[in-house]
Amino acid sequence: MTVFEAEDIGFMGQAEDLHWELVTVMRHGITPPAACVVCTGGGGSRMATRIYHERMPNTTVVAVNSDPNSIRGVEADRRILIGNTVTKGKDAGGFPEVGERCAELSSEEIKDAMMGSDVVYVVTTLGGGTGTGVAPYVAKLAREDGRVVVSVVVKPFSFEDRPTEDVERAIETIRSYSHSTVVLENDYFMSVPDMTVERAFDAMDRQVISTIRETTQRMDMDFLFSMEEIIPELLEEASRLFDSDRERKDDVPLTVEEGVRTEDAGETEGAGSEAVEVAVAE
Ligand SMILES: Nc1nc2c(ncn2[C@@H]2O[C@H](COP(=O)(O)OP(=O)(O)OP(=O)(O)O)[C@@H](O)[C@H]2O)c(=O)[nH]1
Ligand SMILES: [Mg+2]
Repeated sequence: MTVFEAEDIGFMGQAEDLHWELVTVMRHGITPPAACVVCTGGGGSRMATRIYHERMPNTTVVAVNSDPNSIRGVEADRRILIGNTVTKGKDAGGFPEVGERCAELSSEEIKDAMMGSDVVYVVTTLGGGTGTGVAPYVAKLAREDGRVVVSVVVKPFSFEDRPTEDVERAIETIRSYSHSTVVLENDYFMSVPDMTVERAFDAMDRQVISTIRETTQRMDMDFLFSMEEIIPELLEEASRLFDSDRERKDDVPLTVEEGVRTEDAGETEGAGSEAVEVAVAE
């Protein structure tokens, strides 16, 4: 971090210049928030592989699934197989309650995977039991651990004929734990001529990725703008302190140390000037 000394930046009367100087430093020094993308269920885990290949800066990708066969081919920073004792090596069979139970039993491992992240993206498809049951639970764990929670969920195609109440209940719970929830629908792409299920998945996965990217970028900009707003206040406060410090210095008689003359004190480098500063502070 750059530390500005009052004399480096010509403090008095140049507040406007300093404002822009600080903004420039921040623009160059800013790093994206540490993000963890937790993808749940079979559809979510397939997305995990694609998100992982994007190599987003400062972002780890975690896949959570109950189906050992499906998770095996997933590429991610971390893969968490849940519920082995519950499903006995199978998936959640379309039951969200089963998915949730599996997640509860692995809560420590899921929390550990999110450790150190500022923002958690919960990514899921809502057409089966694992994603629909696990995603709300992950959002809850992330929120309770003080993370910023952004959820991106995908509703199943209408022709999959999933129980609407399961899907809506999951969205409601996810919303209650998330700072922001983006709901996408697989059906959206089916209105495009010559669309196939695979191509619709592909388009949807790209949509999820760009939602994550844009959200992360906007978080940086929000931070930057909020800093821009508070800089004038910081400057005013610093300039008040500087003024009162200068008045105090004027009141205190300078002590001459080791041959440094009083009138030279401000310009003298090295041990002599340090001695003067100490004397003034006392
Ligand atoms: N966008 C997208 N959706 C997918 C993809 N693969 C599957 N889906 C959708 O994901 C939904 C959930 O299906 P599964 O992944 O089988 O369900 P699950 O969450 O693993 O739950 P269980 O299999 O019951 O344990 C379905 O609605 C699919 O349409 C994919 O690659 N991309
Ligand atoms: Mg599955």
